[in-house]
Amino acid sequence: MSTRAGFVALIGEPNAGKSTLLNRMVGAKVSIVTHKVQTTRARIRGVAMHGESQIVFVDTPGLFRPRRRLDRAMVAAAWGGAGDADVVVLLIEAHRGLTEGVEAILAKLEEVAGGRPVALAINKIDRVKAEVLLGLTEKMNGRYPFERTFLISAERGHGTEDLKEWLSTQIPESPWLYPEDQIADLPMRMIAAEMTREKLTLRLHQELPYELTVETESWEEREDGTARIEQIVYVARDGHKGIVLGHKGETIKAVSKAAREELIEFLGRKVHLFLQVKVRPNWLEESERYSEMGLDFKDGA
Ligand SMILES: Nc1nc2c(ncn2[C@@H]2O[C@H](COP(=O)(O)OP(=O)(O)O)[C@@H](O)[C@H]2O)c(=O)[nH]1
Ligand SMILES: [Mg+2]
Repeated sequence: MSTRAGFVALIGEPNAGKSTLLNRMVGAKVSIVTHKVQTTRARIRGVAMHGESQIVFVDTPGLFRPRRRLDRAMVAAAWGGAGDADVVVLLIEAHRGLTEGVEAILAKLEEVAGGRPVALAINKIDRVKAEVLLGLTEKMNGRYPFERTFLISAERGHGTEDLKEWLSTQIPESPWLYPEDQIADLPMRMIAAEMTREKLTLRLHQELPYELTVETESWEEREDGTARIEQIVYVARDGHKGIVLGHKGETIKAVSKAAREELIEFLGRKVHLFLQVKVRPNWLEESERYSEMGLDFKDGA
């Protein structure tokens, strides 16, 4: 029997549910999910097996109108992900429909897809009545020659198996690209940093999550089988440090605990996690911070 392997890019507006879908497909949490927009910063690959097919999902930052350098680097990474893939899946939100943001994506899609199949996934169908879906499907297909349309709920797992099944037939015949048991193609230190960033994002309000970044500073495998991990939370302003630490250090303590628990589950062994908060006024303009995130600094220029 011949094997198949290929890349599937998940694109869409921020919050469409791309990361949720990636995690669902892979069957593990490899990309962080929050209710806040622009959670995903870099391209994250998750590997899913379906029969003899190895589908490598590429989660991308959302596509939106970029203003700041970090925004621009994220949007460039998202379009780049679409350009490199064998198949593209555009996710839209059922209850929001054909928004201005989706219009803007459609306008560029044909050029970026360059003849590769593009499927439409209308996500969050749990939030609308069934009647809405038919109209939206027709409207969207009138705007772009989608290969297929899938009605899904990434969160609940509705329709996602059909999508996976179809994708498994669309990728080229090829030897597998990753070992069968590998689920993510992202250095562990980066996954660990993302986990902490997720916990911070969930706890902090407003713009602050955008203005901070987390880096894994050191990772030590100890003889007793545990891992000792040190991370730095960079914030852009003095005032932010206090907010991240919280009253009597409560916030950072809670974040550290939540991130540690998730790391333990992911790694299946004990972890010692140490977080330190540093003020670095200019981090959003430092190329090193971008490479740590897997982004191209120049793309943000
Ligand atoms: N109701 C509903 N919410 C969803 C569904 N899929 C994702 N979400 C939520 O939408 C928000 C954004 O999801 P996320 O995967 O981070 O979106 P991304 O920005 O496109 O990666 C999160 O709060 C998810 O829990 C779904 O099928 N139904
Ligand atoms: Mg995301």
